[in-house]
This record gives sequence, C-alpha cells and structure tokens, in this order.
Amino acid sequence: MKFLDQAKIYIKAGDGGNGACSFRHEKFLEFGGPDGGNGGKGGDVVFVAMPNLNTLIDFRYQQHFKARHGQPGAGRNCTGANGEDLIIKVPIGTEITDETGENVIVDLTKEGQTFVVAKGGLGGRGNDSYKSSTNQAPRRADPGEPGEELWVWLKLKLIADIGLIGMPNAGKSTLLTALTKARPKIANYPFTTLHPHLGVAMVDGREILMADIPGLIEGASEGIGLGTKFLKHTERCSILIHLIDGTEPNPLQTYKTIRKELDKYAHTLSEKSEIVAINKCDCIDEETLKNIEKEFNKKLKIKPYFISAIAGKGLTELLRAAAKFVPIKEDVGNKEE
Ligand SMILES: Nc1nc2c(ncn2[C@@H]2O[C@H](COP(=O)(O)OP(=O)(O)OP(=O)(O)O)[C@@H](O)[C@H]2O)c(=O)[nH]1
Ligand SMILES: [Mg+2]
Repeated sequence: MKFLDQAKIYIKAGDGGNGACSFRHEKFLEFGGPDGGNGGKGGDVVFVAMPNLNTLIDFRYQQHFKARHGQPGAGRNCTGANGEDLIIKVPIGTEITDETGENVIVDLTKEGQTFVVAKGGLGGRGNDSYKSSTNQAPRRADPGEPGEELWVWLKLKLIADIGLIGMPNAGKSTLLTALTKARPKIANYPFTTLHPHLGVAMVDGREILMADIPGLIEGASEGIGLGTKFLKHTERCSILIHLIDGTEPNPLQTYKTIRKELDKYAHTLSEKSEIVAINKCDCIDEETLKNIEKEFNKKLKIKPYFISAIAGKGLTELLRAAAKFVPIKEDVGNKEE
C-alpha cells in the first residue's frame, strides 16, 4: 500500500434548498392562502477517524468533495428534503488545518471521532412561514443559504506508543517483524523501509502499537537520505527505541549522530524518553558487548539493552521496559467490577 501523510483537498457543503412561493388553488375554495414550503438543509461535510487506515493516499486521486444540496420547498407546504451529509474517512491521527496549514481545525485522534468541517446551508423559508395577521398573502420566499466551502490540509501523524528509530540497516524492520504481525521489507541495504509501518505488539496482556520509522543518517535534518520528514510520526509516541547495529565499528558515535539529528529536527523530540538498544548481539562476542556497555555507561550514563531481533534475544525485556512509559489505555470492553 502506498503511503501519503499530507494532502490538500477542497470541500464544499451542500447549499440549502430555496423556499417556495406558492398559493393554494382549489376549486370552490375561497381563501387559498400561501402554502410554499421551506427548502431543505444542505448536507454537511463530516470527517470521521477510522481504524485500519494508515495513509492518506486516497486523497491523491480525489481532491474535491461536495455534499448534496437541500431540495427546494414546494406548494402544499412541502418542505424540501435535506441534502445527505458527505462523510470522509481518514486515519486516526489526522489533523485538519485551514488552507495556510497553520490553524488547526480539528485533530482526530480517537477511533470513531467525527467533526463537521463544512456546514451545509440552511434552507430558505417558504412564503407560508411569512403569513401573519397583517400580511395574509405574503409573496416572500427566501433562497437557501450557500454551504460552506474551503480548502483544507489533512496531515497524518500516526498514533503509535513506541517509535523505532535509528540508522538504516540497524534492524528496525526486523525488530517490528519479530514483535508484531507487521511484515515490512527487510534487506541488507540502507533505506529498505521508505515509509513508516505500524504493528501491534503484545506484552503482559497489553497491546502496544509500534511504528518502524525509515532510517536516519547524518545530515537527515538537512534533507539527506530520506530526511526527517517521517519523524513527525514519532511526535505522539510515548517512548522511542533507538536501535543501533552493534556490529558497527563505533556504536557510541552512531548514537551521537542520530541524537544530533533529532535535536536539530525538534527539541520536543530529543527530550522524549528513549531506550537505547544494541541489536545483532548474535554476531558480537562477549568482550565487545562489555566494551559497548561500558562506553555508554561511562560517557553517557546510559544502560543499553542488548538484543538480537533475528534470534529473538532480549526482546521481551526491551518491550517491557518500553511499555512502562506507555500510559495504560482505558479498556472500553472491560465491564468487570
Ligand atoms: N545478525 C543479525 N542480523 C540482523 C539482526 N536484525 C537485523 N539484521 C539484518 O540487518 C539487515 C537490515 O535489517 P532491516 O530490518 O531491514 O534494517 P532497518 O533498520 O529496517 O533498515 P532500513 O529500513 O534501511 O532503515 C538485514 O539483512 C537483517 O537480516 C540481528 O539481530 N542479527
Ligand atoms: Mg527497515
């Protein structure tokens, strides 16, 4: 599935139907009187956050969305039918902003959350509604109001509890594959992963959502490699797992390089809680492991986790440690007392 995390679209709510101007005509009936009905309301444009969607790719193919107009009123006091609302489905985590991209209209972060972004116009009043004791034959009927129309930006920031970051080839996708049912492509060359992947990991009966973020390299914040554009998908994570290939000559330097890029991208991100994990331990001898541990301890006061994503070593401990940072979600289905 292709991935797109921002899109600009045009939305237009339905216009209200016109009110009718009509008089009752019936044989042998002396006083007909006005009987023009009101117009129907135009449909709203409503956004709804859906589970199992995680891309805005559909909006590459369709950019214009219009709700139905309200029907005009008619004689015999017939009110026009309301226009049907247009429901636009977006992934959970979609932020909707105005055309400038700066003013947030709504941030749809919960499953099933809905929001009316463009309101349909009200129907016009028919002449029947203007009759009064002083004007028993009004000819006034109003046109329907136009529906709201605007351009909006949809910006997706995936909702994940844990964000996996690190250099290309560190084994992020292998780790996601080991812990979840997600199957991102894994290969021994940099930038195998070209867009974020999501997976659900289970730990101690809890579901934890993990995001595999494409690899970062030195200069990413200046756009080198895939740049830092996917880092926005870690903004909502409770914890980052910084994965490092332990078979590389200098894991500590790798760590520092990535930290520098995070810092340049946004302070909010570099201040997020982080767990360091040294991967590919199946290929590293005991002594090297000890040295890496010592170095991280001494120079950065960090105690890294040692894992092997391929051999499945140390994964539960790592996941448990990360899960401690993830707030426990309210279990909606749990009705036990
Ligand atoms: N020996 C060993 N190899 C591993 C381990 N984890 C991953 N690899 C290998 O490392 C290579 C890169 O793995 P990926 O999971 O694709 O790495 P990535 O971090 O997702 O890389 P990008 O998507 O390019 O950022 C693959 O050839 C994996 O088989 C491990 O625990 N031990
Ligand atoms: Mg990958």
